[in-house]
Amino acid sequence: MEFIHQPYQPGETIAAIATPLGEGGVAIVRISGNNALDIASKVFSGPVHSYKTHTAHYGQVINAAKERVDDALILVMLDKRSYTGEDTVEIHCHGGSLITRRVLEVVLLAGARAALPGEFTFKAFMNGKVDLAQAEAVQELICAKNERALDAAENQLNGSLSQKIEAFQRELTVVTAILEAWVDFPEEGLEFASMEEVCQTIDSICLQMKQLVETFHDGKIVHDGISLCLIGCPNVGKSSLMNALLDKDRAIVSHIPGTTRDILEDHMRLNGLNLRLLDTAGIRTAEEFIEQEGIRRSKEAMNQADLILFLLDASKGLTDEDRTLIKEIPKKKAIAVWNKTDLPHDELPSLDFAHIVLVSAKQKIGLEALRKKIDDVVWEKGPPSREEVLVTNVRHKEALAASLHACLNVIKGLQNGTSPEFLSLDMRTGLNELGKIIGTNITEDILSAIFSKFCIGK
Ligand SMILES: Nc1nc2c(ncn2[C@@H]2O[C@H](COP(=O)(O)OP(=O)(O)OP(=O)(O)O)[C@@H](O)[C@H]2O)c(=O)[nH]1
Ligand SMILES: [Mg+2]
Repeated sequence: MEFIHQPYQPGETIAAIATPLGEGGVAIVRISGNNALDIASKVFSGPVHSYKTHTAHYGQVINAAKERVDDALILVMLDKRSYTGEDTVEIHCHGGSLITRRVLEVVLLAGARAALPGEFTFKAFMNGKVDLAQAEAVQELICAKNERALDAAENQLNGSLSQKIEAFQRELTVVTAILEAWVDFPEEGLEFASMEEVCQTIDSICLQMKQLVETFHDGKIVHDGISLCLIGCPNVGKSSLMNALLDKDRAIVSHIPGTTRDILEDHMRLNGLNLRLLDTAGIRTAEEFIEQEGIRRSKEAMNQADLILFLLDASKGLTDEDRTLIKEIPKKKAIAVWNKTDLPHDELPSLDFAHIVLVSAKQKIGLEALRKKIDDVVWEKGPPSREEVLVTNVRHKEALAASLHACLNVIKGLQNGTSPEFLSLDMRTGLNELGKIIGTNITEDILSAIFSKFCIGK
């Protein structure tokens, strides 16, 4: 996988279209690096070298033959006061994909290299404008699909996560120094701090790390959304409920049991959260091959889903088919839904589910209570606040968990009388892992993997 242009040269001038390709009023071609001004002055009609930083100028983009390519505004950002920390010029030209490409072509012919995905942000990282966690937040900000994901990315970009990590690093560095003092000066070392004090300090850091690791549960929900699978015997109203929740006629509904054969998928938003809704084939003992395959897929979807709505027909009560199916439902992640409560029905039998809701998909009764219940079950401990620092990135979570593991080892070692020499090694592992999150201890291939997921022009 190529990301970093080999060999990486700081200050090398790169260029790319920074706006989405397609037709729009305006598009931006961004040039950044030591020669940004020189290159811009070759392709622009005005006296680019005389422009003050952070000023915009109207003129024409011209090619090597001095022919006009487009009218444009150019914006000059100098003295490290740019996104990348290097001289940057933005050409705001007309937004057609052809004209934008033509402007980029002229810029490349004038000496810029085409930027690789994420390379502008990579420059910002290399020039110390942002740390790695913040650089990753840029991409998450761009890709955020709901308000909560946007809040989490903004917090990360503002450095809230990095500040926490740096605080852990500071405290662990002190502990490492003490452990190393014990190794180097076994006699005097203990005067710096007692064993109990060191244990207490690491203990308290571990607790804070653990709390941060645990935010990944909510962080993942915020970042990826959740999948919600409608499960039940044939004809209980799964497709009807899917349509009612989506408020559109998405799935075929009929009185014939076995209508839905395949998995149907659609998306909805619930209280700032992305839900992937899956309607499935009704589960029963089927003879026919296609239906059997549909049922196999239903069960697979049920097991993979984050949350299940297990539907029952209130007008029929609990049938033998329901009883058989109930045994297979992973109840921990299920909400039982009695549907068709608009029809006359007997008293509903009690069910061994923690969450039970009564609705009528056809008459759209009880849907608000169902939405509220889904929200409650998703956010076991209440939804995160806008300001809460959430770990949304698996890479961060793994590094944090590895650091926590190393710190716990140190506590165990201290209690068992392990030589401080070994413990200081663990402590260094813990510190290294934290460094990976903000990019202080990171190898080139990890950097490549991270930045190559970015879009070109960012
Ligand atoms: N009275 C009433 N009828 C409903 C309700 N929900 C669904 N129905 C009816 O029940 C029948 C089956 O509905 P579907 O939504 O197709 O049921 P399903 O669970 O998707 O069925 P399969 O796809 O065959 O597994 C249809 O005739 C619906 O109109 C409800 O809340 N009240
Ligand atoms: Mg159906």
